[in-house]
Amino acid sequence: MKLIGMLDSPYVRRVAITAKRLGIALEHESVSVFRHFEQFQQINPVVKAPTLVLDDGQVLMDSTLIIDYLEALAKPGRSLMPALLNQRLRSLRLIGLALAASEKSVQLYYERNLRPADIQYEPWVERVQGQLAAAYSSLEQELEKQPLKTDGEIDQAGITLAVAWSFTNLVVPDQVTDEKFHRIAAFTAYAEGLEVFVSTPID
Ligand SMILES: N[C@@H](CCC(=O)N[C@@H](CS)C(=O)NCC(=O)O)C(=O)O
Repeated sequence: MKLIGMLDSPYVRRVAITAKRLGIALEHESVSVFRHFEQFQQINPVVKAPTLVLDDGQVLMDSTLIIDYLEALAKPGRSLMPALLNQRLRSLRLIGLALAASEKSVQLYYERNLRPADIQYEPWVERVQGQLAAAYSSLEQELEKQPLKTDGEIDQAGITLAVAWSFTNLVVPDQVTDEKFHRIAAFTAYAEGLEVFVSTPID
């Protein structure tokens, strides 16, 4: 199977790291949705990263749906999601917040880098900035209530949170500080030191 997309996308990176953690080999092709638009279009006419091309040529998109498929393919006992309902609920909550933080970072980045400066719409920018801050504040509170484990194998909530924080720091670093979100920053520093993250660097 082939994973298409750049690792500077938090969505592509969470899929790549998840596949490694699940023991599923993916061939990775660093195709950019912007710089290689036409090449991407040949693979997936919708041009969304990540795209997963199955061995029989079928195409899947959306990181959460691709991860759902990889989880179903993985050997029993390897799931990165807790089986117990209350633990699963918390993981889903953390993942939802981290995905929202990724999405709001992408929106801010696109607004600043794709839209000409003279037609940027400040009320929209302020709204997105507020949503981004709210997502990370909620995540920080969640980690205050219950820290993420740093003594076992990283799970899906940990992967998605760390990937989101690294991405936000890459594309809109003025929006966050390690001081304000110190629990998230400390967990991400731990995660980025893991072999599975080090071998899947932002490209
Ligand atoms: N919800 C999607 C979001 C994927 C997404 O927006 N990816 C960006 C790259 S970071 C993309 O494809 N951008 C091009 C576009 O939306 O036209 C997921 O989880 O995969």
